[in-house]
Amino acid sequence: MRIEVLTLFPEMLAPMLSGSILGRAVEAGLLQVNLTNIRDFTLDKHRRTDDYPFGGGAGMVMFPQPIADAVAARDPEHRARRIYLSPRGRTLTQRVVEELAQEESLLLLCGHYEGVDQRALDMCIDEELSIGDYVLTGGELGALVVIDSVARLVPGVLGCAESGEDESFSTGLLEYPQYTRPAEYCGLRVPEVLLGGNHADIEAWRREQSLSLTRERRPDLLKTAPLTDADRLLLARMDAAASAVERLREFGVAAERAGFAEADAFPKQWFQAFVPEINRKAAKKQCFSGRRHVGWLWQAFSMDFAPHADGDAARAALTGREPSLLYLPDEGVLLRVSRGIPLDAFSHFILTDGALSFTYVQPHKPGFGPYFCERT
Ligand code: 4HQ
Repeated sequence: MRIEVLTLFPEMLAPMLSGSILGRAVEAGLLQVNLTNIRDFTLDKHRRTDDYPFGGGAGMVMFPQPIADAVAARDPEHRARRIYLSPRGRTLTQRVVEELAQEESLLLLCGHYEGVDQRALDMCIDEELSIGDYVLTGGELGALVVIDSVARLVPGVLGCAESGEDESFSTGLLEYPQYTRPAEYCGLRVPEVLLGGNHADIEAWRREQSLSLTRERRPDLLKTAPLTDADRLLLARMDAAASAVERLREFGVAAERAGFAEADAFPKQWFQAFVPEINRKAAKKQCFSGRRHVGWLWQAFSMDFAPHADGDAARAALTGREPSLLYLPDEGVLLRVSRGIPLDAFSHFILTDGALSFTYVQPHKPGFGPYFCERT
């Protein structure tokens, strides 16, 4: 890839092009960047490159002549895609970067001050490109952004370990959080799943993180991201969790969604803790026959698989200050709540203390429960 940059301040770009990954790409010949000082082309006897705007107004406007001559000298056969960096242009996105990376050569024109004479653009430029809705002092930073983002898609620039694909914008989602050593820093631990080495679990955790971050911060990306049915199911569960959290907030209870791996493990864990050994075989058959265990809960109770405990002890444990786990079986959602929740918050739920010692179950069938029970 060849990139020609026309600017009044080539010294602004040089350091970026010699450092790190871009420097390596230039040295390896994968990327060729040529910096041209527009001032070298001025025919003005004082070497000026700009003047006051006709019609008045603030700032200076760059002459068309030095620009047109510089473009003609550097791209005489108009082989390059000629771009002017400007807030008026099409906004640069990864889509546009991918498109530019297909080109054999680019010419980037950087304006300074108030901009350039419109005739220079009309005569020489194919398109205008903006790097975002804000105003820079010149197009040089914009040109560097274009060079950097395009270069990393040129084969070989990143090396085979780090491909330009498989990151934020190529998956259409925001990237999951990354961690490295140490496993604990300032009391903050790396999520346990990443230390375990189970690659399927790690993939699932990362996908959940990506989906959840994107849902919170860039929901617009979900409209175009390639999503699987499993992704859509997770997103629906996140929506359900969010509305549950919102409902609880109205009751003055702080709540936080637990990860889906934990949520999915909860029914089994609960079952182990509260259904006595002697009842498990029969209870499993009755309660876990359905696809998502809907109804398994109240069955476990109504069929007396889990014994009813002293209601007062459980109530005390669950409405006190102990952080509790709230499981919503229909939604497949597990929440950590700051304290016990009001009994009429949901029609159908399990609330246990953090240690899974006591549980409170609100069955979804009227006429049953609520049930309290104690770990067996
Ligand atoms: N400028 N994206 C004004 C930009 C800009 C942007 C470049 C400021 C051109 C004359 N360039 N000059 N935003 O703000 O690319």
